[in-house]
Amino acid sequence: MSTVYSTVEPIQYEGPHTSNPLAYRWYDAKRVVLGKTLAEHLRPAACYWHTFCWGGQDPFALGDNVLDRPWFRGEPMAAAQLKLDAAFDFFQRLNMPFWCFHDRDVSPEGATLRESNANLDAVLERAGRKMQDTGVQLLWGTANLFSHGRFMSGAATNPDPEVYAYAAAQVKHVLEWTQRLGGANYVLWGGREGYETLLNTDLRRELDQYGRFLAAVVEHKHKIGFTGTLLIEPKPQEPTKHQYDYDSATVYGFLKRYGLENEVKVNLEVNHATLAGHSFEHEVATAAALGILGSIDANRGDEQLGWDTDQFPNNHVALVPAMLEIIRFGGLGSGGMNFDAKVRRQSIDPVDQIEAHIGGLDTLARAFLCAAALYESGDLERVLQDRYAGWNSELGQAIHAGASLDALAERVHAQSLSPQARSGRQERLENIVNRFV
Ligand code: XUL
Ligand code: CO
Repeated sequence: MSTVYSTVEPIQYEGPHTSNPLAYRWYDAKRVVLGKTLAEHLRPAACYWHTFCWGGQDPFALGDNVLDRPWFRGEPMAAAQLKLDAAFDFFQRLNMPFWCFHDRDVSPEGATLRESNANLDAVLERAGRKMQDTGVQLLWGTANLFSHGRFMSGAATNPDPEVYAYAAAQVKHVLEWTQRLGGANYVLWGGREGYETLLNTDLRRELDQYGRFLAAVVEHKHKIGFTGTLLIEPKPQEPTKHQYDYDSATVYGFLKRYGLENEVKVNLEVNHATLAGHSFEHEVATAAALGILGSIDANRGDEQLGWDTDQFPNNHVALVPAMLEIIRFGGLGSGGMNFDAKVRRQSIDPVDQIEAHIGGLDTLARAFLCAAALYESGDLERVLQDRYAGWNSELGQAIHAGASLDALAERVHAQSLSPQARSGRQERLENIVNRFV
């Protein structure tokens, strides 16, 4: 079947020295490193929304679509099926092992939820068959609880319980579909779970609503026997002024308050981390330390623009520290690396989207290979072990066992402890990293 991507031959790995723009230079899917293939480590995914649904509208000037795709025209359900054909053609040409979707990306909203669900069923039935035929798997599904006007004051955190109920019904349907399609995870991004002004917001009540909503999702997951991971996607703001899922640490506090810290992990997005004033590696390291690192939305922002520009990753050096944290954590488990990224507005040709994913995947692969070599050298890990070696001593053990202030004060005086400062060796460590990038 011919699609807008059909002129592009399937993308092959040709190695770092190729100048072919339609070849992978670093993503050698079958290359084994740290005991697994690159494809198994990265578990890369293409997203449906930016790639097949966004028409190139300018977020500020609005105006017309500038991307011309056949599925932007015609009867909506026929267009949705056309879009599905193009999407699976796209995944295959890129040898992309996974995809991700929102319900409303895949099929149009109906007059009622029943109608919307029927639309979704018709397209996802075919998606399931295409997944079987092509071997492309589902990294995660999610419900769009933020685009429609009914969600403007929140979904789970809406002042109107009918909106809460509507959102719950929508999540039930998409969670069940995610299970049916063998999805590895289910994502909740709280795009409208926040506030515009505290003047009209009962923050405590809204957090309780959100906690109950998430608990209900967990209950349903267990009821239907979905074995994938539930993931919250932190973001500090946009579209709301303040979102409740601000960052990894905030999400952990929220999960802990509602007793869900062993049930839900995080899907961390690079551009969301930087919007929150963090480095991406900070977010990864924090989630790893708290035991809630789940999956990654790979993209990048623009330092001068400062908003969620969702650009494709193109700087492997910048991603090495985060990859190192992921390796130290033991990998992403059921998670993967989803390109939550879109081409720039002037990149109007279908081939631009192909090249964007090639560059993004090459960047992730190269960053991972650098981080793996750095990790395997043991050079950083040895310095780290040495830095904390004192904690293996009898004193370190005693502190962990709960030494009191009295006992420690006694010890300091009795042993005349006078600890000396030691260099943090930051520049040496930075130089070590540079040997591997
Ligand atoms: C928005 C965002 C979403 C989520 C899924 O900033 O990242 O696309 O990834 O709802
Ligand atoms: Co995202």
